[in-house]
Amino acid sequence: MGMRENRRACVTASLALTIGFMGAFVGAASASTAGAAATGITVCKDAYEQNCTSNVPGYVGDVLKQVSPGLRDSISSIRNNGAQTICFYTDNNFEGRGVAVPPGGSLANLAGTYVGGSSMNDVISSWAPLGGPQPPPGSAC
Ligand SMILES: [Ca+2]
Repeated sequence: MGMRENRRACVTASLALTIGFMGAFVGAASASTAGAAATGITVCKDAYEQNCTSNVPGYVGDVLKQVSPGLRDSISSIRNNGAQTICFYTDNNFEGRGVAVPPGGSLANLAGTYVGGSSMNDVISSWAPLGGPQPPPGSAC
């Protein structure tokens, strides 16, 4: 009963808004829908998928600003149950060394994943879908 009344109040409020405010309202609604979408991408602060954040966006130029400050330079394991290969980079905006995680793939312990001669543990700052052929998990990208 209470919820129904709230919904009616919300609809009434929406109808009372001007077209400009309606646009803002729809924008906020789609942003929240995108945040809730199941991307299947999980990043974890610890190895073996411990202390994880699930369904992070597939395209993140700065994990500190776009996902969580605590995840910057702290990711130690990754699972990708999404549809696309994701390349995880050491620097913001898809720069630096990168490691690929294909659909259905995971990297259980980045301390043992080396790209360019250095471990990928606690260094990931951005990631994005990778086009082209699907490399095996842990490949440089
Ligand atoms: Ca860590």
